[in-house]
Amino acid sequence: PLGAKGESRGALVVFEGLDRSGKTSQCGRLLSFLEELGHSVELWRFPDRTTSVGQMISSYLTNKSQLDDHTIHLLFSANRWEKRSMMETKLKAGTTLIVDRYSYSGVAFSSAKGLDFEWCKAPEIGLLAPDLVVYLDIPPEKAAERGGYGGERYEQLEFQRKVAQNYKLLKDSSSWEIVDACQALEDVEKQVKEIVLQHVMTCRKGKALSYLWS
Ligand code: DGP
Ligand code: NA
Ligand code: NA
Repeated sequence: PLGAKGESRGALVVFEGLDRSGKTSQCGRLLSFLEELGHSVELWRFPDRTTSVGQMISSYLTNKSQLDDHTIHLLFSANRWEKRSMMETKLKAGTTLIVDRYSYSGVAFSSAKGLDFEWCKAPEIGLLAPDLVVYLDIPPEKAAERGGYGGERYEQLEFQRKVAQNYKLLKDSSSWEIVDACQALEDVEKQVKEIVLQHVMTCRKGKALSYLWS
């Protein structure tokens, strides 16, 4: 079957970090870079606000609706599950996916509200594990200084401090690379490109897909 061990495939590259850490800009720059090199590559993001589940999430984030903390947690997870099979198909067809936020946001943000850490991890079990997590590291205070937050539900300094603490608990996996996001945009970009290219090559050589939480 396609994608069995030894088969060439695309890489699953996830970007994580606090709000205003620069993920969205870096994802865009990386996309252009890989495209120019001739790679098959797509940019994805979670939450994906275009689906019906995504619209419920968007309405919650913009304070247009209220939901129980557990309920919204499961919706964020469902939003990843509804994309899982398409994700696998793309990777096996050789397309590299650059993903702006994933299950780590799920755990870091929800447990910042006081939900149990392991309970938060559970619904993510069985989703595809990223080949690489690029963590854009920025102190919450610095992120807050960057032109201010947009006013969505989680964009407050005290909350982001808790999120940063939770990311630290998730960070120990061997697939994480920590990049200092306080550097100039171009320096972050250069570092990101080097790290990602290595992983794209490893996946081309037939690294097997794995599943969370590995
Ligand atoms: P973004 O579109 O990347 O700005 O993300 C929207 C907000 O939602 C941001 O504050 C991070 C948060 N977020 C992203 N994914 C999840 C998730 O799975 N669970 C929770 N609770 N929050 C998330
Ligand atoms: Na945001
Ligand atoms: Na973002």
